[in-house]
Amino acid sequence: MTVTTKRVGTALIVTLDNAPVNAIGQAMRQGLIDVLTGIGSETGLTRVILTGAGRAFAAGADAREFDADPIEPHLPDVVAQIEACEVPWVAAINGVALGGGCELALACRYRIAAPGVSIGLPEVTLGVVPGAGGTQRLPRLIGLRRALEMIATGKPVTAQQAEAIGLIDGIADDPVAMAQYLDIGTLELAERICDLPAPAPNEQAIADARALAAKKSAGQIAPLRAIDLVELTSAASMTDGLSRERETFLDLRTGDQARALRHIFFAERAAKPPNWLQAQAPALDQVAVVGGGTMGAGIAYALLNAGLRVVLLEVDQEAVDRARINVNKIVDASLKRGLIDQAGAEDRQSRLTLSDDFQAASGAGLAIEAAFESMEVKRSVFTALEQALPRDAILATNTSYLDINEIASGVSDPSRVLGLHFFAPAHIMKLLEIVRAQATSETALAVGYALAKTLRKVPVLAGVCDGFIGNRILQRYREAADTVFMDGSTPWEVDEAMVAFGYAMGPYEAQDLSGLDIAHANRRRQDATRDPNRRYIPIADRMVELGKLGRKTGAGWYRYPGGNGKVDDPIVADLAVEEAHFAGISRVDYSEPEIEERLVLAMINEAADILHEGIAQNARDIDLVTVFGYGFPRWRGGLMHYADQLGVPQIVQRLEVFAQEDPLVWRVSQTLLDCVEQGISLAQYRGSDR
Ligand code: T1G
Repeated sequence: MTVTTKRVGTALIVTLDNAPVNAIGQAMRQGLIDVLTGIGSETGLTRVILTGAGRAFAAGADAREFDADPIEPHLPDVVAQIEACEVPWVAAINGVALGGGCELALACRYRIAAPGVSIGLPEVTLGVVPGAGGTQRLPRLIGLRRALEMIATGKPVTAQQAEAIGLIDGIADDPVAMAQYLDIGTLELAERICDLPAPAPNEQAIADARALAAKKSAGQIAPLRAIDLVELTSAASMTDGLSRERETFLDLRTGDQARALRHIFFAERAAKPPNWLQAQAPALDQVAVVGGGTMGAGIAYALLNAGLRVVLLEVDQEAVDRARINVNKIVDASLKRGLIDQAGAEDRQSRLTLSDDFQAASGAGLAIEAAFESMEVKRSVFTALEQALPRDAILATNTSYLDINEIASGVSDPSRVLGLHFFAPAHIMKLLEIVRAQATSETALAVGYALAKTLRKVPVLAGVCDGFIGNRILQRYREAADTVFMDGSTPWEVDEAMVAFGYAMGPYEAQDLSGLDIAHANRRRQDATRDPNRRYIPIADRMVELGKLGRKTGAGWYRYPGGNGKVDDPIVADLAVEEAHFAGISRVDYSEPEIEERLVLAMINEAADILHEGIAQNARDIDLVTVFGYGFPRWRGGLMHYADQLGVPQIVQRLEVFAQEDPLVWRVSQTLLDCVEQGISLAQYRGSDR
């Protein structure tokens, strides 16, 4: 939490030191003020060199301080004093200089970065704007358009890019050494950014930035407010601009969106093995993946990306050939997008073995089964794995819905079995549900968490139930959508409502992507256990009977007349009218807010039950699942955080109204009633211990 100093010749080296990433908290700000105060007594000083300890220059202001009132000294004041200092400060940037870290660098007269540095102003990703001069200094240094790109998107740049746009003055393997030997003339010529001319107005750049924000950050406030502040640099004095920036930052940081984004930021970093899990995971070198379809190939590629050796198993040579094609498609796509180079592609291929002989995986410490979603198929795969792999190898299934206890019961040592539920595309989606079956050992769980860390996934522990956490909530979401559709809306009205809420796409367009037959198969599997008292909406079944399976058949809830376009299909709307007529339902015309409320409350109600049953450990985990696996808008903080923002008593009151309207669809989760009775939030609720 400190700032250390060291006098070396005519230089004073000031090091930001607050492991692990030098977040700028109150103590660090005070330390910088103390350095500034003490400079007056230093003789023969030609420069102050500012750098960071460890792997960062500074990761920005300490976001943990944002829920409390600001504490002096405030960062903009520290930045202003560094800029005004008679002795020039030189930023010797290592690792990352983000947010307030970048603003400290902008306060300096000169900036040198090490290769591999990442520098930028990502504040909008936390729902705020740069609050220590970034919106006013960056445009003066690199021009309006480039500043807008960095500030409105929050995307950092590399050292090379920073040098090219003038954000830094040089790149050196040892920035501190370079700063020490900079000739004094160069430093004396280096201007303070506050003395640079304001950028010329650029209405087109502003319009472009607004259009991009409307597209990429729909619903979010901070990017738009950041653009306003950058626009101000051409019209107002630096003093006025800084004052408006500070006001905006203070206003946003306690707002709902900033709280939600901070919640997810820290929740993602808290996604680690639970305290009670003491077992250690054995080192993993080779992993077997069974099934080379879309999921299996994606999982195999994720493992290859993490440097592991992979044996991809299939039933016969023809299937092996198809699996190789699937993996090659992903490798080629990564090459095309510049995510890997040719050497990287060859390295991944060199660590991949494909075979139809399970003995090829006899050295694997972990197997991940991603075969066809049939209990019979999975049981036979696990039998083959048990015979081929070492006795202590962990056996995981990627099943989305099937009962892992039943899969495990077919293995002589069921403690080796757990669920590792990846989300398509498995090498991109960050969520990994680690599903704990009744017999799953702590070692198996430790392997799951260690794999999540190796793959840089967000791990969430789930209990066994139909759909675990995410798919169980998804099923209620879709059921609520079908109910609203049957009772009065159209799929496109439902989708528009949920896109307005913040989803990238609505439930019907999403289902067209994955295929209506998948949910259909799950409904047939659930026929025997479905609650006869719950209303059943048959429209999706009729769609499958009509062969309307979605994009893959050219028509589903929408028609896809070639290319990527989609059009509403009146036949689908008529289906609902017909079914409603048969069911004697007088349809109503739901507004967008009414649609959104029904779908979101249906998910909250199911998630509350999941909490009560201990299928999820806590509300935060449900937020991670919904944001990282199901596209719930990150700037709303996840399903449970959003529910707490709405207020549990208000949710109960609305659910009671719906239950009176339609008791065959709506009920109120006991968890919500318990929270109201105990006067607690869902974040504070503790379900049954598992
Ligand atoms: N505040 C508080 N804690 C932070 C932090 C921050 N800004 N950044 C990281 N941490 C913690 C993190 O929670 C974790 O804690 C540990 O550091 C390692 O982080 C006034 C208003 C820098 C790229 O948005 O993007 O400046 O789990 O696991 O993967 O204008 O952290 O160990 O207890 O992420 O190597 C703007 C946020 C702030 C950058 C490193 N800055 N951080 O990634 O490690 S607002 C940001 C990151 C601001 C000013 C404004 C990443 C990283 P724990 P990590 P990493």
